[in-house]
Amino acid sequence: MATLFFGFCVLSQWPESVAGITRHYTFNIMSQNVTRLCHTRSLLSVNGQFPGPRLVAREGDQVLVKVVNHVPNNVSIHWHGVRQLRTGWADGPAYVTQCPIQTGQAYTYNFTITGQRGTLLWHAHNSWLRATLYGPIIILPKRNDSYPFEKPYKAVTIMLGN
Ligand SMILES: [Cu+2]
Repeated sequence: MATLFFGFCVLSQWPESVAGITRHYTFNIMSQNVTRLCHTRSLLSVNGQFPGPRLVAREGDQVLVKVVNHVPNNVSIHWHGVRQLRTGWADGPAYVTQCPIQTGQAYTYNFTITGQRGTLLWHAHNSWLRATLYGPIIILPKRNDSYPFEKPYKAVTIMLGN
């Protein structure tokens, strides 16, 4: 099964000035029945949501994501596009920077978003689990800071996959 992701990425570099807060998330990897186009099938999801939950943080924030694996597959989550500065073990590719999270196990990803703002995505990183395990990462500018373009009238997140 092929999967396409279309991500609108806006990246910029600005000096750090204010330390952020810590944001906590729990991602339960589970099996879920989903109905699309009159067909119901079982797929893997995060917290029963498909597409997966939005991860929202502000530039400078520390992000802690506890991933708990409730399915038979090995799994890891890649924070796609997030720079891992001195936190390479939190990047997510299984067998590259970490062992996959095994059934019944948990792992807490711990990283700080530095010098980035805009929209990225997270996705599973073992076998084809990324076909259904994915969601957006929204990185807001620091308070009283702005995106490097005029403030849009409205922001809508669009995730495409199949
Ligand atoms: Cu990736």
